[in-house]
Amino acid sequence: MSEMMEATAGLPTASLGEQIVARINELGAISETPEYLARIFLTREHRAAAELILDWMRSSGMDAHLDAIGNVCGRYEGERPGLPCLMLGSHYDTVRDAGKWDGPLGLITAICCVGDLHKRRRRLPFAVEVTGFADEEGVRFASTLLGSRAVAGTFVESALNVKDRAGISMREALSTFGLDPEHIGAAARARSELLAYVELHIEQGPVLEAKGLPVGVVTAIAGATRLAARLTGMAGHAGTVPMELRRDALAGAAECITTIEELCRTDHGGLVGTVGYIHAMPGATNVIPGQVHFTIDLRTPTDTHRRRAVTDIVRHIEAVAKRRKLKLQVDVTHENRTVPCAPWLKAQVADAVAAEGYSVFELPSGAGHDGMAMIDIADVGMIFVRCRGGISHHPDEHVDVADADAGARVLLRLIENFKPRDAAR
Ligand code: HGY
Ligand code: MN
Ligand code: MN
Repeated sequence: MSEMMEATAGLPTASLGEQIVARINELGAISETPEYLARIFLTREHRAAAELILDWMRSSGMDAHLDAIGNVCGRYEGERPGLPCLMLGSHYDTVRDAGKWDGPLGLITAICCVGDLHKRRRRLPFAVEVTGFADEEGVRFASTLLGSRAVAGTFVESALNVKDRAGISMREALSTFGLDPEHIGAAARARSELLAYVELHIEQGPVLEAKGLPVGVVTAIAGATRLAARLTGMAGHAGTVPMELRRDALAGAAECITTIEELCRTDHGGLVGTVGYIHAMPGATNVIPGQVHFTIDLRTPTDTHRRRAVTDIVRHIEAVAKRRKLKLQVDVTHENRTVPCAPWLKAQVADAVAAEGYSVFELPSGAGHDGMAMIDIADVGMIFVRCRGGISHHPDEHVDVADADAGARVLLRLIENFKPRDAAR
């Protein structure tokens, strides 16, 4: 018996929640800088995280590998080899200055649930697969869901030519990482291989906490449109150009941004809009900015409303640019439709929540998730777990161990009671 096993022999085994928190902290320490958490697609940190997660998958009884785009893929066979699978998962990349739960909670919870099946030598009438998606946030190459799109077979080849802010193309980054850009198609799975895709994720909002509930049943994932706006004016000397003769791209962008905010504030259909990135050039104190790039992220509960909002917002900022004699270029960099969770899966999530003794509460997701890509090859279900203050995409993001444990027990219950769609009627 190993020293470690001797040391813990007789101690109560850690709860699922405790196992999850330990692994969240271990993975959360893998970052491009000790200053804050950032684990970006196709970086050294991506590689280090992948190796750690593959180890966890293998010690949980799964065969595990890195796929053609850098997703980590684990498979726990069913009663006999080669059965179609219930796929679980989430992403393991982060935004910049991130919390350590957004993505990893769903992935680590799924791995710990399979580990529990493995410990009990439990085999099910289907396989269970766990996929850790390599790029859901889209921090490096503007478009998001790259890992899950590769699995769904909807990865767009032209994305390989997109460059990051250092001018490195995705194609180059894949090769440097040790992957073959021409080989991404090998990550694609067939619809026939999957019985369903179920993702557990932090709510990233305040609703469950306000309701006093640890878990929730997700009804739909809000669609999103991401735009890149480029305003061009005329750079000039800060001291010599009279105000009335200026074509100041940054002052123009500021008016565009407050216009976008005002349009969202006064919308009554759930529209939310965010300008999360701005870059002014040449960027010197004593030079009137001649060019500005900024991003726009727009979300609504329905696709028709979002499409109308995009048209309306572009029209408004075009009017600002015209009045200020600025040139405006707006490109759509990412578009995801609203994805409904399948009623038959929602019902099984609700049954698992109730079976674990929690009230069943349904809520939509304002945040995007990999299910928006996985919908192309499988029905999607989601479980939300309460996070403190609803804070996310921020270092204060936090989940209590009791809630991590609640989420894990609901997911494990769902797995063990899972009935494929035709059997679920
Ligand atoms: O942007 C989102 O909603 C997700 O966190 N990627
Ligand atoms: Mn996120
Ligand atoms: Mn996420």
